[in-house]
Amino acid sequence: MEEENDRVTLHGMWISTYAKKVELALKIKGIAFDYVEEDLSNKSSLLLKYNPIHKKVPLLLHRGKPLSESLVILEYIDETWNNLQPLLLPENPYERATVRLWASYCLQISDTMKKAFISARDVEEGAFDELFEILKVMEEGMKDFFPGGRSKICAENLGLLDIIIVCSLATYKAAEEVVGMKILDPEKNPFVYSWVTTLLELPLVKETLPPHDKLVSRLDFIKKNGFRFQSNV
Ligand SMILES: N[C@@H](CCC(=O)N[C@@H](CS)C(=O)NCC(=O)O)C(=O)O
Repeated sequence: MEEENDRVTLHGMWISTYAKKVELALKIKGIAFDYVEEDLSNKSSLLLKYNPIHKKVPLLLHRGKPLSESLVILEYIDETWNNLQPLLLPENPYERATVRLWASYCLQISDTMKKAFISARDVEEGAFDELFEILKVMEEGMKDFFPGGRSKICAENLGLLDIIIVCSLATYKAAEEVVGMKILDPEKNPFVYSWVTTLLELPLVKETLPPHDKLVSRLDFIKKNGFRFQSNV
């Protein structure tokens, strides 16, 4: 009965970098959950009922209660399962506040990447400029935030910023292949590049994020046809 009460269900969509952040956080903390793949062109009645404001994934149900908005859910997970390591946010209030600030800034990568892709036919006209600007700010900010570099990365010590940056940029390689230009440039963004590529190599991250070929096929479809919800290509 206890188990049933504690049930966790995540509604996501395979290419949603927002939903992936929640999925990765649950896995990092070792929290058992059920997963429901949403078809966003035909949303489930549960998604419409429990996220009536935005009707978006991720949606998390815990003990039958709904939570939406990825950052809100990530903080909820950390606070609810604060007995499970790793802690995604630091305990010191000032450090927590600083991580929150960077987390909400970094979340813009997902939306900006999506917007850039919708107009990816205008690559020459700077469709990715907004994204490049965010990456530049992240590059400088993170160098100060992790003065000694983000060293010794492993699944046991991942934090909120690791989760957000790696999921936000999960599609970068596939996107580069489809649009034929560098998006995460090791010369312009050496810190973020090395951070993200190291995170992408972690087995837990690899098994959570979509496979490269599936991403290429979906992004190619979006580039040619515009953004339409499809659970599969
Ligand atoms: N701010 C939201 C964004 C979530 C979001 O944009 N989800 C997209 C999929 S990536 C969605 O469900 N879109 C459905 C719709 O717009 O109707 C979050 O952080 O969770």
